[in-house]
Amino acid sequence: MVKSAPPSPTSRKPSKVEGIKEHSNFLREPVATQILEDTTHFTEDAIQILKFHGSYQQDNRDNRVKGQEKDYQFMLRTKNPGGFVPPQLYLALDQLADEYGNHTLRATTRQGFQVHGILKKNLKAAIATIVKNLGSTLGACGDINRNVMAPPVPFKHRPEYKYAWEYAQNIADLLSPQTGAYYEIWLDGEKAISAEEDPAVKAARQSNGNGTIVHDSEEPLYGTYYMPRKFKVSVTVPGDNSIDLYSQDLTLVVITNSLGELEGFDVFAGGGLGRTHNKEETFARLADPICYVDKADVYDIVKAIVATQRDYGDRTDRRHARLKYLINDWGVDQFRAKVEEYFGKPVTPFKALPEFKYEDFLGWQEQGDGKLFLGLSIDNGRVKNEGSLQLKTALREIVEKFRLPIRLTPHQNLIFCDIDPKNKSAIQKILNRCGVVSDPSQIEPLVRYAMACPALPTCGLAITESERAIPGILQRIRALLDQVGLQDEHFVVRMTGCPNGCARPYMAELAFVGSGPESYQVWLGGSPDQTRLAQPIVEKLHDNDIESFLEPIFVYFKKSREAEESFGDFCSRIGFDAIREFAAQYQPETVAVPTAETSPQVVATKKKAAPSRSRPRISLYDEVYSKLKETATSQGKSMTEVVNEALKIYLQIDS
Ligand code: SRM
Ligand code: SF4
Repeated sequence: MVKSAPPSPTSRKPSKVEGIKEHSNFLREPVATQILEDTTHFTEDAIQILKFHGSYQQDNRDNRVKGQEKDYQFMLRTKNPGGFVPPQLYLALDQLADEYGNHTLRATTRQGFQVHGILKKNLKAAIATIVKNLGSTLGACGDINRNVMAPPVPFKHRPEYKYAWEYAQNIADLLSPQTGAYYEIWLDGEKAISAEEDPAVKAARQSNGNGTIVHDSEEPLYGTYYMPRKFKVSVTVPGDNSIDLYSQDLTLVVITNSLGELEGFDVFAGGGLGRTHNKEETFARLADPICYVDKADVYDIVKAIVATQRDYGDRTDRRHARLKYLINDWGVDQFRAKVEEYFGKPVTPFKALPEFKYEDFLGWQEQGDGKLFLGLSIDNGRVKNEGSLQLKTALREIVEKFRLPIRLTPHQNLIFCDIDPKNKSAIQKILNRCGVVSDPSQIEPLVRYAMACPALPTCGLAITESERAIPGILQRIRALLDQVGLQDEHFVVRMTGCPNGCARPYMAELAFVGSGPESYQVWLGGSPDQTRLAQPIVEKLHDNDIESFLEPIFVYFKKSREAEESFGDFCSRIGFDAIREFAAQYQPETVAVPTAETSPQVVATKKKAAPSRSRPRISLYDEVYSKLKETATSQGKSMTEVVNEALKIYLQIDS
């Protein structure tokens, strides 16, 4: 297979970050110089390079005061392939959170931990502590391969799960940056003690392939400019979608033979969720099936896909730089043909797979080798002590006493692995004492399956609240479901403070995506197993209007669902036109019926059961009400929103 010449530079200017990478001397500067300075924060160029080292410069947005310096602080993110956290690392992170951070840890949606609130002067000590305790933050952020995900469940009797863990680790090693910058800056040049790399990985990194290597570079796979944008990989087993495979740049699915021996991998590519409001050229996209690859060739196919994105990904516009846009622009066939050039031979067709299902692996379960595992739900991944729930204390005590390895889940939860059954009751006692629920049937299912990103106050990109808002919103949704007679119903709810999609909202059955102060774009129609993209039904729903917006949809679902049909499947099948039509005709059943004088009411759908403020009520003439409904439906807005917009203009109120 003849490889064509690498792409010639386009006439469009590379983005600013490309220049910063070029001048960084393989991720050294300006971080190496500025970490020595007695300042509270880094410059813009250093911030970009710092990301590759696993840290974001942030400020506590709750503490912003006009005219004063921001309350600068740093977030550190660990990279744990397959979510593996050894006990020693857990204890070190727990202590770091107290010593330098905000006394919480946050399990992320990609199976890592984040520590928030670290001051610049403590950053070096914090990173050094993580590395000395068998962890790493290198490449957790930045234009590079991110944490490689794998199903977190420790099923020892199912060899395919073992292969998924093994290859997640090996691919993380293969794609890890080779620059010495990390150890020079944070450990004064001391090389970390790390597990030996598989020799096949080492060989694969150095073998030329067909243009996959950048010769004479400190970074043989990445070169001077690293990747055009972040790059996300997962490895899973047939049928297990605990890793949200369709949202990844690259997913490998383990294929075994009837004896459980590894044969090869199915390859998906081109998923990604980040988008920007009102920019239609940015969008969430599901990964496509690309090919099957024999196990002997797996590193070569990964390198070929990485090299294709490295050489052809858009480096001029960071909003168009992810692999999903390259595949979307080219089409799968052209992409596959280019990958084959780097791979050096034609690829084999994709093998048929069973349906993918989502499972969260919570509670006490057998792991298949006589030992137990325990999956614990962590609300939005936040490990903290608050009131009667002393989760942070419980986890620390369990790890200290029993030295259990941990697997973080892609759903911001945690699994303790390899538990000797004789320790079960002692562990359960700690959990009971600290108020931690271990029986998943005791968790409100809306909460159990929900996720929210951190958003305010740490995330610099947040438009509105997410982690802090979702508990109240889930309570209100539960109250509404109860009220319309759907007491036993639950579905996947996800929320983010902006459209970047960190809690993967576009795969949920119902999602809230921050689009303004206390307002959300609402997405409906994803599947319970995260195999289909949801769609936006409304651009800006104010937090106050959640009940009035959802009530007709829930009632319609109750009336017209098929047997066993989930909420997301219903919304997708029935379509948004039908939903809008139903909502336009809908008369709330549970509110005061309009009297002769009071014709239909606009803001009357907030229920008594909902734990929220009471709202003023006004009355409208029938013809105005009908017109209002029509306008709201056609504009995809709530009636309250339209009324408020109109009245602000009429009453000359500036917003
Ligand atoms: Fe994310 C940026 C948090 C998973 C898409 N993400 C950010 C930053 C660093 C904000 C920033 O750039 O200043 C957030 C830090 C907030 C904070 O205060 O901690 C942030 N992202 C997170 C985490 C912690 C959310 C969580 O609830 O756990 C997740 C960390 C994962 C990890 O351990 O590596 C996290 N981010 C994701 C995911 C989900 C995933 O990877 O499975 C996505 C969507 C999938 C994707 O990448 O397409 C995601 N984050 C983004 C984007 C949009 C990327 C794009 O292609 O447009 C940004 C903004 C950017 O890169 O410019 C972003
Ligand atoms: Fe921040 Fe937006 Fe990601 Fe939420 S989705 S953490 S608000 S970047």
